[in-house]
Amino acid sequence: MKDKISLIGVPMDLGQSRRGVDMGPSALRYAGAIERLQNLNFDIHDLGDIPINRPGVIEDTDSKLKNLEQVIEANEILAKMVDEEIKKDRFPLILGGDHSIAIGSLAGISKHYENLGVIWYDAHGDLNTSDTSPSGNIHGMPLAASLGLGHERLTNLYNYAPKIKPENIVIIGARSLDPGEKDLIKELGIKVYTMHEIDRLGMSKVLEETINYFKEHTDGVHLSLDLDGLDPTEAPGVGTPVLGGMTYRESHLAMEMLAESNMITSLEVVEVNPILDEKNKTATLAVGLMGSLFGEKLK
Ligand code: 6HN
Ligand code: MN
Ligand code: MN
Ligand code: MN
Repeated sequence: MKDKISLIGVPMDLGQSRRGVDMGPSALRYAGAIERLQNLNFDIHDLGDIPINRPGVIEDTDSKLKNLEQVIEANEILAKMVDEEIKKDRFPLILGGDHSIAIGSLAGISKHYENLGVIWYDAHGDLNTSDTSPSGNIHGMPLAASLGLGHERLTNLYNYAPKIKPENIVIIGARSLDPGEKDLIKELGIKVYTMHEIDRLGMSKVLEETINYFKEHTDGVHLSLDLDGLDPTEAPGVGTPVLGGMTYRESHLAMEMLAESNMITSLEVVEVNPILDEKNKTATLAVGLMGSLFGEKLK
């Protein structure tokens, strides 16, 4: 892993319908994100939060793609910033914000790789398009958009498409997939470890397989860490909680194994909603996971 990190906050809550996730970057900083990484001797630059054009009243102009213009605007800014930081040989650490910001993260990152791997740690697949989405919320679409599927303004963000290939994706923790997402997973043969497989194989095996797979196929790996991947009893501060999720220890084990593999080249932490949280529990958990991912040792 690179020893220089650039932190970018993205206070975006317009990719979904529950207010408060825009405070995610603050909650994560407050939980000690920067100090945690400084203690591991990283040179970390906090670039602050990117501006989000939030209307006073949030009106749905297009119910199939809610707040499309604002989501695009912020993601264009994010893509450019991420791109610039990678050019400076710095590791991009993006703090959200809802998961719609993965469109911009991946747009900025993927240009730098022939075969970018993506680990999608999430209760959801985020593989909807405006046609299959049950909600119109763009945070349910970033993985599809990055594959080049869905509305042209999303797929072609930062002027190229697609950003990633289906064979370079591994979804971990899925337990809530919409019908259109299931169809797409089958059609494209996307690798998914649902909770069922995690229960049967154990997290250790799941990560071992994922790491071995990426070693052969990719030249960089982006970790997209959606806190709703964890069980809501442990991570209650999220907008779309789903019971039966990954535990605290399973998640730390996953991060520890990724740290050992030394293959993660960018990270985003999304969906932390401090309004729905209990005393910043979810942000604190997220910062702990960052500690493990960046190499904190148990002994
Ligand atoms: N997330 N599949 C649902 C939808 O509205 O498309 C939920 C999406 C959740 C997205 O948690 O990042
Ligand atoms: Mn410096
Ligand atoms: Mn997600
Ligand atoms: Mn999710």
